[in-house]
Amino acid sequence: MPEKEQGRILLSVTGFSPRLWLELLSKSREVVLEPDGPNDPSITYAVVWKQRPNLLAGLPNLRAIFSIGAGVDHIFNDPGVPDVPIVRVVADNLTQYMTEYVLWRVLDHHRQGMLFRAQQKRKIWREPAQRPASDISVGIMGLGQLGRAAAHTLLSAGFRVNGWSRREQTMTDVATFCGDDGLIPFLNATDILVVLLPLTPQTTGIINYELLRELRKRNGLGGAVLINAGRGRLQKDADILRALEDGTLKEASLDVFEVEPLPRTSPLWNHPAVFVTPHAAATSDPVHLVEPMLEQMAAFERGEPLQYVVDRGAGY
Ligand code: NDP
Ligand code: OXD
Repeated sequence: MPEKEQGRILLSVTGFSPRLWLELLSKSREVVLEPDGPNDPSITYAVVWKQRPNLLAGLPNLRAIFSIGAGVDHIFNDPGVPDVPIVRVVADNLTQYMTEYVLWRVLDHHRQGMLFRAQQKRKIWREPAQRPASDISVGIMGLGQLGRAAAHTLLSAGFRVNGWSRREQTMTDVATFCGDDGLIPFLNATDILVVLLPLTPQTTGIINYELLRELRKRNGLGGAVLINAGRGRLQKDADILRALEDGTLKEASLDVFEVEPLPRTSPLWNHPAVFVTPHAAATSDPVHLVEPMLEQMAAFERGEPLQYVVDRGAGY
């Protein structure tokens, strides 16, 4: 058993069991689920997913906060987040999961999965027209760690790819757009919209009816398609339903929702043109993520800089 480092980790999660995180983190460091009072001096790191508000505010020796996810909006929901570095997840394993999800959903819409499932239910034997992937432009909102990896895979699968980001980005074989000026041209050139943005004050509610109206509808798919695996509050659920009803959108794959878990009363559950997954596009698996987290802590204590630190001004 390796000797445990000094300082304790506070593990604070809401919405799932912290058991495996606790077990794996505890192999190297002392971990607690609650501090010894609001000013516990023994806590040096916090590992969190939707931590309890103000839990971290008074910890005098807190050196860094580690997000259990790639997104950090769940941390900023807390008004009492202290001014220490926040490290988010960037990991091959998570990126691979998201890339798989995006490829799966894009291919399913492209190859008319919804139509075939409906036909099978009614025992209909009918072959629709087929088009090559190269007829379809997939537009990725958010050309970060996840968006760029998805773009590479979609290009390999033969799709044309557009990308939209806050700052100017370049990527071989990807048509890139940025900022407010680039948004409409990006949407006008997109058949399948893939959303991999972080939730920030600037992106909240961005996937609304007006935006969806700008997508290309006269395309080889027979309509525009939305895939959102970023965050639920990027979208207006009601606007997506309206867009599906009036043909602005043909189909949607939604992994995230304004309210999660998606309320049982939501019409999205039963909509024939909507594919629902329960915020499961890319799971944060402690088996893959704990070790790099512990390595970061050790490197930080040796005087090395932390990696993947969130830009608080930008909010991601
Ligand atoms: P990154 O920070 O690496 O990338 C974010 C991208 O979004 C960047 O390209 C950034 O632009 C762009 N962006 C941010 N704000 C704006 C804006 N206002 N206008 C235009 N573009 C903007 O994040 P990741 O790729 O690692 O993750 C993206 C998100 O995916 C996470 O924040 C999380 O919400 C979500 N996620 C969802 C999961 C799921 O299971 N559903 C799992 C993991 C993540 P720029 O390049 O200029 O900085
Ligand atoms: C994340 C998530 O942000 O799982 O990593 O949503």
